[in-house]
Amino acid sequence: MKKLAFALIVAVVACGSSYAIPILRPGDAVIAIDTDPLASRSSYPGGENPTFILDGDPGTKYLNFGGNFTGFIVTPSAPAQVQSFVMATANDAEGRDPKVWKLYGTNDPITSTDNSTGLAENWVLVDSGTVALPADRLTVGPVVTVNNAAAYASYKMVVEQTKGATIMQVGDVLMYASTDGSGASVIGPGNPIIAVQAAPDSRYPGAEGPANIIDGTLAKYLNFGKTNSGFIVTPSIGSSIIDAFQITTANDSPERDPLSWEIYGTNDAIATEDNGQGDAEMWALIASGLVFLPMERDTVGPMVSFANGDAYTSYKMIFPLLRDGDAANSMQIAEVQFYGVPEPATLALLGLGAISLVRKRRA
Ligand SMILES: [Ca+2]
Ligand SMILES: [Ca+2]
Ligand SMILES: [Ca+2]
Repeated sequence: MKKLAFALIVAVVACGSSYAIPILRPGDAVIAIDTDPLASRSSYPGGENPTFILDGDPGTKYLNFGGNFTGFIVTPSAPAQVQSFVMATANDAEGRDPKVWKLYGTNDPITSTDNSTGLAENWVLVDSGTVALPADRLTVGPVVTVNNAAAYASYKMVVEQTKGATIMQVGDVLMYASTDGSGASVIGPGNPIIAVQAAPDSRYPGAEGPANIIDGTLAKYLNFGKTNSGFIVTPSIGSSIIDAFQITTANDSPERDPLSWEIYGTNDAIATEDNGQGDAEMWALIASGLVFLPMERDTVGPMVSFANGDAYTSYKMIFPLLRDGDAANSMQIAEVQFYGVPEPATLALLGLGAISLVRKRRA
């Protein structure tokens, strides 16, 4: 521990680059991530289990507290080529209705357990899309066509997004071998069905999203993914070489403060989606270490410097450890700033040619 602290002090002193400028600006593209594996937070009330979507009565529903990425695995009486489906809305809370769906098929025997990730089988993504369920309750929605050329023994339907609520619910689901919802549903009462969810760990309250780390105010970014959560930012200033950062603590709960950090760089276009795992690009580790943030709230922490000579267009910062990971229910920070030098092309655009001196100094 002593060695680490010493190394940190030396690094801060050696930093002292008076030419380094803030790289992040309000409005830069930033998304939330958590690098932990997909996990299940699937759970339902006993009286609202997944069998209730098979009974043909919208008044009985399947409700999953896991929200986005929850769904079900159902095994029809015989293999079927599902080419359309219909959902009926439940009794209340329109925000819980399914909106974005993905349908998978498999011919493997189902070994996934109830409320698991549902990843124990080999699944083929059959089709995906958006279903426009009506605001009316207890009402059958539109026929949704599924582009599917094969028959499968079992299907997994995942609600990637509800209409906005953090709970998912649906009254009934019917699947058809026809493209227009005609004929009898291939799934129905008595078919084996289980609840599943395979969700990224990253998730944040609507008002505490990742854009808050660069908004220039004490508004905070909070991620319930806790350890290994963080963000990906693409500075609008363009390609840059960073070698220092500074974090401002949030308003409360110091146990949620980051304790360790890793910063990665990439020149790939960012393909990771918000709340994804941040692994859709090729990332190079720039540096990692500990950061000793003040216990004081809404306070700017120490300048943390590191050696780096490589330019990148986007950065990924994650926090593997929190100050008190056992006590914390989330990770949170109020602001982050990276310091460094923009690339010459960027400088020219900004009319800052003089700062190219910095490049020489660093050579
Ligand atoms: Ca029902
Ligand atoms: Ca902020
Ligand atoms: Ca996590």
